[in-house]
Amino acid sequence: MTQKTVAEILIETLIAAGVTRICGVVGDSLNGILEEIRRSNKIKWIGVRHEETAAFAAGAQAHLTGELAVCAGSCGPGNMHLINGLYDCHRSRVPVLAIAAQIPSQEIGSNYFQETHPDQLFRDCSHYCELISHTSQVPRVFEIAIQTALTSKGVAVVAIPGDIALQAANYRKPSAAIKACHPVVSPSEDEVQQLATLLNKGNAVTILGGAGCAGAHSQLMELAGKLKSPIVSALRGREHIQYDNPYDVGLTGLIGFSSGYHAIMAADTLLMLGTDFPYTQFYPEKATVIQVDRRGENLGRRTRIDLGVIGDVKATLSALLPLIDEKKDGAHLQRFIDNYQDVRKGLDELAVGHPGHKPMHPQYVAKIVDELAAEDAIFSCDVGTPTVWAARYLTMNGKRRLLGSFNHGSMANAMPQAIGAQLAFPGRQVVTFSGDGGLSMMMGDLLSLHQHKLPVKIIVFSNSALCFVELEMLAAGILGAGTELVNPDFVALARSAGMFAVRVEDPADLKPAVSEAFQHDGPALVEAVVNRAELSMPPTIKLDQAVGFNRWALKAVLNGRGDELIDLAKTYLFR
Ligand SMILES: Cc1cc2nc3c(=O)[nH]c(=O)nc-3n(C[C@H](O)[C@H](O)[C@H](O)COP(=O)(O)OP(=O)(O)OC[C@H]3O[C@@H](n4cnc5c(N)ncnc54)[C@H](O)[C@@H]3O)c2cc1C
Ligand SMILES: Cc1ncc(C[n+]2csc(CCOP(=O)(O)OP(=O)(O)O)c2C)c(N)n1
Repeated sequence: MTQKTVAEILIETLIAAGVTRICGVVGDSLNGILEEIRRSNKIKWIGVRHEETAAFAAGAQAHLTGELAVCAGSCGPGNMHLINGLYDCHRSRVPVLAIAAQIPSQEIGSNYFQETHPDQLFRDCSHYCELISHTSQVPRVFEIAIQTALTSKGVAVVAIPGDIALQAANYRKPSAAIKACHPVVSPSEDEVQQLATLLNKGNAVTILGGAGCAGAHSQLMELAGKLKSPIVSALRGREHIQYDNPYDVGLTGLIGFSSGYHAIMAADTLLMLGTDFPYTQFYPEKATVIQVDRRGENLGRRTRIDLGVIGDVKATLSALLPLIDEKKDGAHLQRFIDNYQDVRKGLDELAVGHPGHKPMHPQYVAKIVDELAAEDAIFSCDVGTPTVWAARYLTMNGKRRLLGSFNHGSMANAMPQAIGAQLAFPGRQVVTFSGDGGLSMMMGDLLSLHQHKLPVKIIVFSNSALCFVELEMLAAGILGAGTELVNPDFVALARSAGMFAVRVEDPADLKPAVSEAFQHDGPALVEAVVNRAELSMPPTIKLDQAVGFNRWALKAVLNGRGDELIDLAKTYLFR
C-alpha cells in the first residue's frame, strides 16, 4: 500500500475540502505540517502575530463564505492562544478547523515542556476534538473533523503530536469532496398549519428576525406584508433583514431602538424567525410566542413559547405563505413605523459634527464612515461602544456585511476579523470600527496588515477609556474604576507599521481624512478622537448621586438620548 506522512495526508485532505489558506503562528511541533503546506503550492500559510488573530480571521472568513476555514497553533501555549477566537467561531456557528500541534507523543503524560491536553482544553468550544495518537487514524479523523465543522456548523479541533505528523501512514484517496452542505429542513404540513392558525388569530403580530433569515428576504417581506407586521431585527440578523424593508422598525435590546423594543412588547403575537436573541428581559410576558429555528434545541431557550417549529426560515415561510390570511388592519405596523422614524431622526440628530466643536461625537464618525464606505464594504466592529455605533449607524443594503463578536462578546475582534475578511475578499473594502482598548489588546497584528498587503481600513474610536464598561458600571449604579486608558500615539504607531495614518480631532477634518484613508492603496488607520461621555451621565458623579442612577443610564442606552423611561432596572449589559 502507498504510504505518505500524516502531514502530507492532512494537507491533501484539506486541499480536497477546498482550503486555500491556513492562519497561524509556527512552532517546531508544526514543522512537518508547514513543510507540506509549502510543498503543496495550493495552500498559503498566513503567519500572524497572535494565534487568537488566526482564529478570529478564520471565523470571519467562514462567516463570509460559508466554507471551511482553518487556523493552527503550535503545542501548548501556541494553540492555547487560539482558544478565545475559537469560542467566538463556535458560538457564531461558523465552520472552522483548528490544528493544534501537540508535544512529542512519547512525552504525553510526563508533565513535559509545554505539555497541555488540547483534546480536553478545546472540548467546550468545539463539536469535535480528537488527538491523533496513531497513524492509522488518518485520514479518517481529518475527514470527520471537517465534516463535523461543516455540518454541525462550528469548530472542530485535531491535535497532532509533531512526531506523528512526520510518520508514514497508509494512504488512500481523500473521500469525495467534503464541502459546505446546505440541506433544507422543512416542517411537516401539520406543523405549518398550526403556525398559520396562530398567526391568523393574532391581531398585532410582530416578527423578531435573526441571522437565520439569511437568504429568506423575499419570503420575509411577503409574510410581513400579509400580516402587517413590524419586523424587529436581532443584531446578527441586521445584514440579512435591514434593507429594502418597509416593515423595518430597528433592533431591540439595550443598544437597539425603542421602536424595536415597543413593537415586541405591544404585540399580541411574537413570531421569532431564526433568532437566538439572548436578552430575556426584552421578550413580552403575555404575548403568544411562536419560534421557528432549524435547531430544535434552540426552541424556547430564551423565552417561554406557545409553538416551536423546527425548520429553515425560507422553507418554512414558503410553505406557510399560502395559508396566511391577509390582515386588513395595519395600525400596529404603522404605529411602529412612525415610532421608528422618530427614533431614527433622534439618532441622526446626535450624529452631527460642527467645525471646531471638540471632542467629536462618535455617532458623527460612524455616520461619515457609513456615507463614504463602499456599496459592498465589509465592516467589523469591536465589542464595546463600536458595536453600538455599528448597530445604529451602518446602513445595510444587501451587499454590505457586518461582523462582530456578537454572541461571544470578546473585545479586540474587529481587526483580526478584518484580516480574515480581506484575505477572503481581496478586492472589497474592509473597514473596522475599533475601540482604543480593543485595538491595543491585539495591536501586534497591525503588523500583519502590512506584511500580507491587506488594505484594511481601521477607524479607531479613541476615547481614552474602556467606555462601554464605564457605562455598565453607571448602569449598575456603581462608580467606575479601572477604565482609564493612557493611549500611545496611534498614528505614529501605525506609520511605523507601514500604514497610512491620520488623527482627527476637529469634525471639519473628518471627511477628508476618511476619504483619504479609503483611497489609500494599502492599510490605513484613522484615529478619531471622540467624546468619552457620550452615552453616560454627568462626567463626574458622587457616590450618593449614584443611587437610582441605573434607570437613567439604561434609558440613555436604549434610545441614545435618555428622554424615555423604560424600566429595566435589573438589566445589565454584560454579566
Ligand atoms: C456589546 C454588545 C451589545 C449587544 N447588544 C445587542 C442588542 O441590544 N440587541 C441585539 O439584537 N443584539 C445585541 N448584541 C448581540 C447579541 O448578543 C446576539 O449576538 C444577537 O442578538 C443574536 O442575533 P441573532 O439572533 O440574529 O443570531 P444568533 O444568535 O446567531 O441566532 C440565530 C438563530 O438562527 C438559527 N438559524 C440559523 N440558520 C437558520 C435557518 N436557515 N433557518 C432557521 N433558523 C436558523 C440558529 O440556530 C440560531 O438559533 C450585542 C452584542 C454585543 C457584543
Ligand atoms: C476579552 C474581553 N475582555 C474584557 C471584556 C469586557 N469589556 C467589554 S467592552 C469593554 C471595553 C472596550 O473598550 P474599547 O475597545 O476601548 O471600546 P469603548 O467601549 O471604549 O469604545 C470591556 C473591557 C470583554 N468583553 N472581552
